[in-house]
Amino acid sequence: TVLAQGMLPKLAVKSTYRVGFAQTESNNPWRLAQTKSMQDEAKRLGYQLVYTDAAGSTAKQVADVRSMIAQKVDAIFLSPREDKPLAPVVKEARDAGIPVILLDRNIDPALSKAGADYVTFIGSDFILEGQRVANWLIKNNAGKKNIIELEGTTGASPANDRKKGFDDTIKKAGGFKILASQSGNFARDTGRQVAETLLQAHPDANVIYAHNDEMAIGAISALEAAGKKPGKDVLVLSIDGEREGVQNVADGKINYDVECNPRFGPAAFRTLQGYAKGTKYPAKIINADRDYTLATAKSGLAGSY
Ligand code: GYE
Repeated sequence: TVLAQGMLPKLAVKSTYRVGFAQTESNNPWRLAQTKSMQDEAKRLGYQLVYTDAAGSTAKQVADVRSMIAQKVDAIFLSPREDKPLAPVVKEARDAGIPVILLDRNIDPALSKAGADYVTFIGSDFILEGQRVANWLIKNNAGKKNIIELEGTTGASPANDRKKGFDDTIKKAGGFKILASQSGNFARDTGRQVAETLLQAHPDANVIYAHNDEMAIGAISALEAAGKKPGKDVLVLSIDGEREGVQNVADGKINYDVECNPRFGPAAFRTLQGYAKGTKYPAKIINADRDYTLATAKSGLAGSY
């Protein structure tokens, strides 16, 4: 029997499940914390977790999801590396009768619909994260208004939205200049290299906005190598709240850091169980995120990851 379009596959109420988790990559503390949270919760519940790591390759992640479909897992948790190329496999899973829950990154809403192709998206409001960084800068810039932006992975929903939230708010405020905006792939070393090149091309830059802590930490190395004091000569603004990021806030090298909570396990599995029992979910379930400044970083360190 073929499932009618616009309808999600059902999930039986069972005492245990075999569930896929298709991770994007494992090269930073955020990813490791997310994976650990998923594994811990699966273990606590006595569920089997079929875990794959796309190692930063969108093509591998597509293949990973297809292999989960072939293994007939009960449900799939997917953190889509990019927001377009994963849309077809979300539909393939649905057509195979396997419900998909999107975790942490979204799929382009023009290509897949919550409640029809997948159950729901659980994660942060990335536009709001970008807006929060912009609003901090608008209040606390102390005359520093020449911005270099380090974007996340090209085509990833948090990169698109962190840019949009920040850029739109900064433009509306007036008086700021985004001198350059380039992808550092959410990675420390790429972030350092891109920051180095952009700082050479724009010696008048006095703000760096990085879409995650790994790139911010890379940018701090680039600034120090160029003889500039991060957090003083050049303001550094970031997102994630990983432990090393928060430590850099406490040290005065990152001025403002919005948390992006990676601990998805409890909410992910609660949603799976609720879905099996017939609970209706909204298109997005948004995590609450705190933020870190010099005043709060020290006390926040213990709760960071
Ligand atoms: O900010 C970054 C990670 O998708 C929200 O991906 C996530 C982002 C997170 O690699 O550090």
